Amino acid sequence: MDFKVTEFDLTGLAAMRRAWAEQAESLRREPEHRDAFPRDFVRTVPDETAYQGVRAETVGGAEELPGMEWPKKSSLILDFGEHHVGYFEFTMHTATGYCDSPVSLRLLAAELPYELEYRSEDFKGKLSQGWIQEEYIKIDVLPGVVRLPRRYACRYLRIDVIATPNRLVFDRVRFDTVAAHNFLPETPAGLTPEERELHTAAGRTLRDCMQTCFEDGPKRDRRLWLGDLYLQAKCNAVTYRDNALVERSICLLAANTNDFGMIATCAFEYPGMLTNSHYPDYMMLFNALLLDHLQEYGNKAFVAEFYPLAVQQLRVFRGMIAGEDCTLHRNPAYRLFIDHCPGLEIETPEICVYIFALKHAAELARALGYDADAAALTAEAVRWHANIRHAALDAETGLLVSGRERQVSEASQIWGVLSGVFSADEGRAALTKMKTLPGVVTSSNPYLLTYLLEAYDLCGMEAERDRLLHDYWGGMVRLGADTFWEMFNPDDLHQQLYGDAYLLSACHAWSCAPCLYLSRKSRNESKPSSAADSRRSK
Ligand code: RAM
Repeated sequence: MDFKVTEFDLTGLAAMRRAWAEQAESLRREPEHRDAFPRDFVRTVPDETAYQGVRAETVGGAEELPGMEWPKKSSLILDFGEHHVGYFEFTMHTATGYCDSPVSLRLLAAELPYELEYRSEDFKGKLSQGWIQEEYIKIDVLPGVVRLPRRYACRYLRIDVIATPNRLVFDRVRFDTVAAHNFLPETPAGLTPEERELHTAAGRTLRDCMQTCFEDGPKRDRRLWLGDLYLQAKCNAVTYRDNALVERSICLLAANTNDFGMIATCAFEYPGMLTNSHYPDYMMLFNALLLDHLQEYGNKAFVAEFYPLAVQQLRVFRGMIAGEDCTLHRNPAYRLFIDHCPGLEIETPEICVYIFALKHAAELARALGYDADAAALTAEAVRWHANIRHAALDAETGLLVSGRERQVSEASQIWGVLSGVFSADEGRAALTKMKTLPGVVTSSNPYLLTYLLEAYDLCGMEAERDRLLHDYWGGMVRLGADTFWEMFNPDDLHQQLYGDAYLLSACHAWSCAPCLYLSRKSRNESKPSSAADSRRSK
């Protein structure tokens, strides 16, 4: 790398990993418990106007459950009224009190009505079938209480009675729910009824993804992801303000740094379960995460400890840039992500993320009193700002293009704004144009669309920001979402991410943006903090 900033000491890595893992452990807090009980009985109904083509229809009140008897081959679906995360406990007996053979049950916990139709033989997914929340259990002794050991994320529970010595009675089905803060954040004042609904669903999403670390989704992948954490931490800052959970999550990721000093893109929270996923654009966001953390909670000593690791991510990415023309070396070991969008040319957005991260790192260095670093990081940002404009700014359209085919994507324009490669006027024009020009590569992913909300805010396009919240996040609510989904394409209610809709996570961390933008709106801050403004204008 040809800019000189504080080195990350690779020789001390093993000791640092151990220390960070220990620090993470010391910041571990037990989750809060709250009981939830079924509200209704439902049945599934095929409906092409519903999300994934299935809706749940209420057929009765679940308060009748203790008086009902279930013979073999009977089925019931319980609706807990909203999404929760937790442990199931069943209190049961057989109607005659006689139990000479085991009770055999199939249980299926579901976030969305579509999942209630799951048949294992039809599974086509590219990720593990193990994610499906299906269990076959045997109960030998009744009357009794059975608690399932695994944690589930769901709103519905389907129970199929496969075998029972005689009719089965559920005296009680208790969902012992868990979350770091097991309540919904307060709704900010001054919002419209629709905005209040969006805030509640976003708050519930955040609540259920905040466990003993920030998880991406409590159904799948049940682990910490750096990109998701960056957005979750922002939402946490305007809701629960759980400083310790952010610090624990930072330590967990740092404890998984590889031998080249690349911070892990995702991490498990259990010692011994290592990850080796390294997405350069996520890794670079570590700089912005630390700066946000410092600005929110002021813990300078904590942030200073991770600063060398943060700038190391920039050093690593710098090594991936092939030349001043902003082309990148590709290495199959590292995934250049930006978005799940198929066919996306990522070179321009990646360079913009680099510039964005350099500017945040410079501000971080300044805040920590490392003035020489700040100057070097700023000079590097200025250099790539000029390079990317030269390589990718199309003089005729005013849009940023990417790759040999000069692809125009929303991702390039959004990151062009966030990085300050566009001025506010240019950004406003580009964000407007990308919505009307034919052939622009669009995104149906809440992760990138959250950055579009941010870009609108930075360019003073409040009406467009509100429209996006209404159309996209509001679109999910109008389809019955009580937590926000990992992916949503309003034009294709059957769009999948991993080859099978059963794998979709319906409560996904990177979708909780309405918490942040509606809180800003309520405070009448149409733009992000002045610090971000000054970054943009540089
Ligand atoms: C998926 C998850 C996660 C995300 C990564 C890139 O596996 O949805 O949230 O950060 O992709």
